Amino acid sequence: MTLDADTSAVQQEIRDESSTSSNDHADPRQPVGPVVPAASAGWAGLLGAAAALAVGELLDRASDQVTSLVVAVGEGVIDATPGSVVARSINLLGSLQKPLLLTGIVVVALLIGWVAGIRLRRRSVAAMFVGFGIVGAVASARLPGTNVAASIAVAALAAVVGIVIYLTLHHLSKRPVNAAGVIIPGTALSQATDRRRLLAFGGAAAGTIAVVGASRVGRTGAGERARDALIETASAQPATSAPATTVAPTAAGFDLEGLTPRITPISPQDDFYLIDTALVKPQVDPNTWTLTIDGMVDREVIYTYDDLVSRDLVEAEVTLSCVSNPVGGDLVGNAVWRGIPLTTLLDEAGVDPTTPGTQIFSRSVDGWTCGFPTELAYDGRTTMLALEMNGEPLPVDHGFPARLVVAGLYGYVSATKWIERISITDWESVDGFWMPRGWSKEGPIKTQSRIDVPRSGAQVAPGSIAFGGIAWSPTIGIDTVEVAVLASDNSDAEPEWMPATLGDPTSDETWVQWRLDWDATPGSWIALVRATDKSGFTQSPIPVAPAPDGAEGYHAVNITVA
Ligand SMILES: Nc1nc2c(c(=O)[nH]1)N[C@H]1C(S)=C(S)[C@@H](COP(=O)(O)O)O[C@H]1N2
Ligand SMILES: [Mo]
Repeated sequence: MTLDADTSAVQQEIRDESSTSSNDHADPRQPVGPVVPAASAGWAGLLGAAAALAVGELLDRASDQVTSLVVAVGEGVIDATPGSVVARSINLLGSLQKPLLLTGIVVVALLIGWVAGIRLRRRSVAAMFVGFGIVGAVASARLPGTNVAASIAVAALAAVVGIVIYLTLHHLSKRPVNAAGVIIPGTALSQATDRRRLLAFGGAAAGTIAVVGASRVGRTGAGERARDALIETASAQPATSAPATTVAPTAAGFDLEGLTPRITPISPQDDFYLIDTALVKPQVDPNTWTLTIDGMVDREVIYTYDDLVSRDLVEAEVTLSCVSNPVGGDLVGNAVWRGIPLTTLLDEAGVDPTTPGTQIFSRSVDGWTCGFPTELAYDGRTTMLALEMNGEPLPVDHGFPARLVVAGLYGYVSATKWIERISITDWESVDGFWMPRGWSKEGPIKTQSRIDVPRSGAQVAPGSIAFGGIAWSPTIGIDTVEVAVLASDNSDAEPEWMPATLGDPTSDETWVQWRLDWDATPGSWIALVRATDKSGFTQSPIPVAPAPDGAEGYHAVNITVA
């Protein structure tokens, strides 16, 4: 047998020190060569991989032009995944999707390091780190905003550090074995010194990696800090502009336990749904950020945050919804937005709204894009470059420092967060992020309604109970909401629709709360809701999936009265 220190065959034959030697002729205390125990080789590979990833995390902070290798690979995974799967996983996993993906990438990288450390020769492990480096460099360089040379440099450094940590740990883990491949206890090869060095070096490496990893998790970015500073200055100074409207959270008579509040709170806890493709929310420093308006304009204009925030801001309560919201889902929110009417800025750039067949195409700092027909910005609906949400600077998650809000359009065609460019282009020449992924080019929000109380599956006592929920059809407005209750064992019966009482929305651009009191008699029931908008359109019972242009169908809940 060979005693190549790197072959797994040898390592697997290393037995416990007390086991009997299969070779009775050789002196069991005579060292014939060093080997690395399998577990040590595994740890060397794993820590090498961890060190490589840590380099990426550490340098991510150094410049805007480089990015975390883990995040870069995650973005690559998302981009390589069919849009329908991305959309479905957003639905299924919600905001857990991204931490899960990033954690998955780290775990897989560490596992590969561990297995390679055990199974492969040293040279192959080193080659594998180089391979990882190439993947990381490509993943990072292709992202918008990163610099190719910097991406290559970061990935190369990560690979080199990984290899050095791996080789050093591997070397320090060498143990003397006898001819039978059994580790000789307490013998030469300065074992004690090597073990101490191994512990010191391995401990230092693991500690550094842990510190880098931990500091990454709890870190606040430039956007978060700038936003905090804005809030602090605002609270230190007497209000110069009118405070954001304080809207009663619930319309009179609608304080039902479990009913969606009229305004979706964003603090202290953010209840407003979050949808975007960003693995890590862009951290935009408003002091260096600019917004450019270009394309089919008379003059290109570039705004700074100060230019924008020092203007007279307008305010509007607008309901925003995601096209992937399923019937009864919660990818819908209502907020008070403050900002600048988009048409004001378009006028300054000299946009001609009468040019047919054009779109307002916008791009975020992280390269996400969308577009909607130019004429919609001029038809009277709220179309705003929003800087504030519910009286606060936009939260980082919702697009700080600025985003678009267009009443009546799904977010995927209109609501660009972390916006940095608005281009007026013709309608045909360019498509937004979600179009090639199976979603329709135009995205008007469909009329929808939802039952919030009672929750499906609830048990209630006989007597008067209240149904409550919300309905929306921005910018058309809700005319009526009706509820029907069917016996569970006769759910095909013709529904008898009962008109609900509506709260009073501030405008047709927001959802409206509704309520219906019903005399509950014992049994198993299915309650349905449907809305009719002010154009006279009534929701259809036929279920339609969210893709490509929004879900349809009645929301239903099951209740038991006992
Ligand atoms: N930069 C950027 N803006 C974006 C998106 C995105 O992925 N990236 N997603 C859009 C979609 S699909 C929706 S539904 C809304 C959601 O906005 P919210 O997360 O503030 O609720 O943002 C829109 N703006
Ligand atoms: Mo969306």
